[in-house]
Amino acid sequence: MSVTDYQLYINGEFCDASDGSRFDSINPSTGEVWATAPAATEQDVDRAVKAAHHAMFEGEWSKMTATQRGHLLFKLADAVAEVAQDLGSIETTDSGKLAAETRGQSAYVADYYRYYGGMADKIQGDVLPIDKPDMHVYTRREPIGVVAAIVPWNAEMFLTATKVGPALAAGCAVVIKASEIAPAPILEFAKVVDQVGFPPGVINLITGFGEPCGRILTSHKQVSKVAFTGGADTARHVIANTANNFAPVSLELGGKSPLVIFDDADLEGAVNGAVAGNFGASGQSCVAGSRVIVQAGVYDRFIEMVTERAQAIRLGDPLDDDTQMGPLATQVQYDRCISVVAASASEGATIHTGGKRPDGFETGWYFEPTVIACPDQTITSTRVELFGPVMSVLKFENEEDAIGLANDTEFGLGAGIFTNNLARAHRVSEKIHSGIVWVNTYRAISPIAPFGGFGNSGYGREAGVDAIHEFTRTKTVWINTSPEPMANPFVMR
Ligand code: TXE
Repeated sequence: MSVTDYQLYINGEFCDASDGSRFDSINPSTGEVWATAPAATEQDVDRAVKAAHHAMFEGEWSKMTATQRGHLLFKLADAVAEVAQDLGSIETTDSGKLAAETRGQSAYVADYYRYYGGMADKIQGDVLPIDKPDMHVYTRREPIGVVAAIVPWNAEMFLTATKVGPALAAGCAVVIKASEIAPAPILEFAKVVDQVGFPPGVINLITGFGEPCGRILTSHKQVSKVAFTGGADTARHVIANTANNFAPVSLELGGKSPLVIFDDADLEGAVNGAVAGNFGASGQSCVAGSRVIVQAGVYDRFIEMVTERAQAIRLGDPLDDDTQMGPLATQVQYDRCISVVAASASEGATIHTGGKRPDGFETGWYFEPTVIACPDQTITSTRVELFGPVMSVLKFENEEDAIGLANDTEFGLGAGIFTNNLARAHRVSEKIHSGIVWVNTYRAISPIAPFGGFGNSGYGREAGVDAIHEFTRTKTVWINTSPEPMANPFVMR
């Protein structure tokens, strides 16, 4: 199989790393190298940030109206939609994520650019009813500055759009660093960006490792905002890096999201929610509903149904349309699933199905869809984010217990509630500590709906109008409208 060599995209040009260094990208389905990407050096990162800074403060981008910026975002949306299938296939080859998902997600990503294209000329300030005579006071929402966007490997096109869309609508320029685990989609996206006709430096796409590339980017003096998606440990480094530039950070980290199923729920729907929340994207999703909390009256039936469903999932080549679950993205993810499932079993959890490499899959990082019944939340699988197809199931007696179990976590990203009791749906939604609650559905997303969490799941919001606040800063302008000159401050009247 031939290997594709990608290039960085800096200041509107494709280039190699300044020292020519490259790294391999592995196809998780085969375990083989299929592409190489440049490992951006300190010099490359600096050049990308300076290009973005120039575009934002001196170049053509700085002189464009908000409406013109919006039109370019519309063009980007059309260009992405046109090649969505190809972008999806590349993301699948690089990350192992199912093509049915990556292709659909790439097509939907166009809607994020469209949404923010429409928003570009609706970002406005206020005139304040100020408590002083002869003063006209207003606020402007200005672009925050150069944005450093760090994206992980599990949904690259999507997580890039949730940052680039609002950042460009606000008038910022961006430098995006892809994950070293799956660098290809971003560099393929660079080819799309190049055709749209953005002024040079508005969107820069680079690849490299956390050290030095991610560190230098997030601590760069000319970066004014960091938008990060990844793990909590890396987020702590990113926060420390920004001590150098005081750039505000938004963090979209992982989770250990509860999915609460009441006796009165439509059980078929609830099982679908649990399957989507745990086995969709092989469980490698920040909003995986990996703690399934089930009321006693339907618990046994739920375990039976979900075990049957897990065993029926068709594993295979993620590019194949018939495949329902692909491999994990890396051996690290695979090893973690093996060890956490083993630890949980030794702590008293019951493995109903899965927990190992599936028969017939000798290569690639395939892991069986796994259902574990956990007596309580001391079990390791109920506490750590696994990023794998491992569902931990817990039992509860009443609503209060369910809320207690749901909130017994350091995370706070998503939550699911399955019930046919409307009052309960609202009541429990209010009491669960999470940034998103889905009732009788799971994993739904939209450019219109804010997305983000609390606690170890991070802070700041992506998508919706909220995201614009992440990429703008408020300036307050005071204008003295009095016909008299400003009074001498040392002369008391
Ligand atoms: O992410 P990392 P990894 C969780 C999930 C997963 C774990 C680790 O639990 O198992 O995180 O995944 C860049 N300064 N999520 O190792 O390390 C790095 O190069 C600046 C949840 O893939 O957090 C990459 O581009 N940047 C999550 C990005 O950070 C640095 C999605 C993410 O890498 C850096 C992925 C540094 N010092 C993993 N060090 C979600 N929220 O969906 C690394 N990076």
